Amino acid sequence: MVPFSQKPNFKFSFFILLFSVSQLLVLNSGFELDESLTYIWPLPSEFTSGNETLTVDPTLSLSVSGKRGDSKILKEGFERYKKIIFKHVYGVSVFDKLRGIRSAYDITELKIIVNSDSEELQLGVDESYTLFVANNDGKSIVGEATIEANTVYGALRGLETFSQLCSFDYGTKSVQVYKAPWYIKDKPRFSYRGLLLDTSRHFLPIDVIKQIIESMSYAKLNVLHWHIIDEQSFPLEIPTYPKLWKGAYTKWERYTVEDAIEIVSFAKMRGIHVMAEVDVPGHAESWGAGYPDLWPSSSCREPLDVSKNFTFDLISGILSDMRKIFPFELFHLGGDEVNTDCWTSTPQVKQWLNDHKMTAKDAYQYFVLKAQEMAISKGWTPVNWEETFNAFASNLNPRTVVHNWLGPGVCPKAVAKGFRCIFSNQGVWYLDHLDVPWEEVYNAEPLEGINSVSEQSLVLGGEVCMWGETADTSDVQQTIWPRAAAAAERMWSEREVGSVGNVTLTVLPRFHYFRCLLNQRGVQAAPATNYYARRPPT
Ligand code: CP6
Repeated sequence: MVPFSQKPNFKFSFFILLFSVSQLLVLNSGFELDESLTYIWPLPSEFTSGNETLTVDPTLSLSVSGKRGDSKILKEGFERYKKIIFKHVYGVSVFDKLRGIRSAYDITELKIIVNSDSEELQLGVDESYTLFVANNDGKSIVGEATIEANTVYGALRGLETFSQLCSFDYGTKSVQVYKAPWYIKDKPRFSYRGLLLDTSRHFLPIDVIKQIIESMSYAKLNVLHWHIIDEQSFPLEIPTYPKLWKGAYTKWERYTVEDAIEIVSFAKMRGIHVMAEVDVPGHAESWGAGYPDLWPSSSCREPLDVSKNFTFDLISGILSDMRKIFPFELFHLGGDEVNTDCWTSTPQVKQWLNDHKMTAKDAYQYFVLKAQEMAISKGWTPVNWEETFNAFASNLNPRTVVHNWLGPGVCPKAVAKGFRCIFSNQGVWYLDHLDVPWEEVYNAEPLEGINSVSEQSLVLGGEVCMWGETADTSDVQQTIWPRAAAAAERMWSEREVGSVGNVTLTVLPRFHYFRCLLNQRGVQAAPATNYYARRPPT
């Protein structure tokens, strides 16, 4: 039996056509923009706009002046953003290419002026910029788009903002800037705006990590905290101790030294630091797959054996190898969730504790401080999870950066003692907690409870954490976005952002718009809220 007619079903085709047209109508009518809002995410610190609409030439050219005329970072950045801005423009007409004296477009050139010579990317690098977009003033032939910045990294932030001013108009099939002229003067509130990725619980392929780094640049996040290894797997090649990556899940789920270098350089091209983590002495069971001597015993495997010199020789070897990969001045040494039962229950370790007149807590401190000294001797500034501060603040190296996670409250204590701090309160900024709504992510404040200006300046910023137990390649982007963007605006924009007026009216439409922008750029960001929340309240 033949189920349906073999010949084309015209009646059916007609319905498909009708359905497609209705979809187009939905696309065109679904999003009413509130003209009084500024659809730039995160919101710039200062800006003014007007009421002109300008067109942007799809053959937009770049002119760089100032100290970095030949910068590869700027040129590649410009080419990336051109692809984004003109994504929907199919082909450039012959008229555009052979145009005469006067262009058919208002903006034909983007000028970038960079004042500083250095392209070194370190914590606190100047990311400020100004962006000016205007029509011709009657004297010049074409309009003007100019970014001025002290560093190439500031210029990259300006490029991102420029790309968000540009939108494709389906009617004229051209790219337009609404509400010109624009004058924007912008800088981040915090120098450290991080995202943690965990490649130990689930391996993430290099391409996926690169896509995440690329998407971070859209929200002006600037630190990838790479939690590479943990108790479940050890996916990184360590040439000095080549058996360590026997702790990888499979030989395909591993990063070579070259892979890691490639990720660091991909991130640098986007003005993003990579901070690596070696979480000791807990969270390190997988190290013993290659070197079982690191375990207190084969039946009690965590934390790393504090009694053996080999443990510290190996950590030193790891840090030396990693120093060649990770130039960022911060290096994370973990130190969280250390359960010392294996130390006190393994006879040989217990004996060592007795011989050295140490309690298990003393040994925990001894281990953390020894690891800190190693990192410092290699030129890094150590970062540790807050348990180390909670257990022995007065003995921590004063250069330590304290990384909060156990609820709010530790940053005020840490900065009062002169330590620098990173805010990651798990109640609001742990992205694997799927039940936290975007408003709670948005309203979390790294400076909460810190009143003195000098203490506030010790808060480097914050970090949202994408722990890997329950997310892998299949859903990691949907889990990160869009809520990471809520934290990104909190960390970039002025503290008062979103506190003026009703959040549902002033922030939510902008948040929806940025989520949609991520989707347009190929990032699988999840819905920001239920769809019906987009309708204005009646
Ligand atoms: N792994 C490591 C983890 C966590 C931490 N460190 C963690 C703890 C609690 C929650 C989420 C993540 N998975 N190494 C704590 C810093 Cl809820």
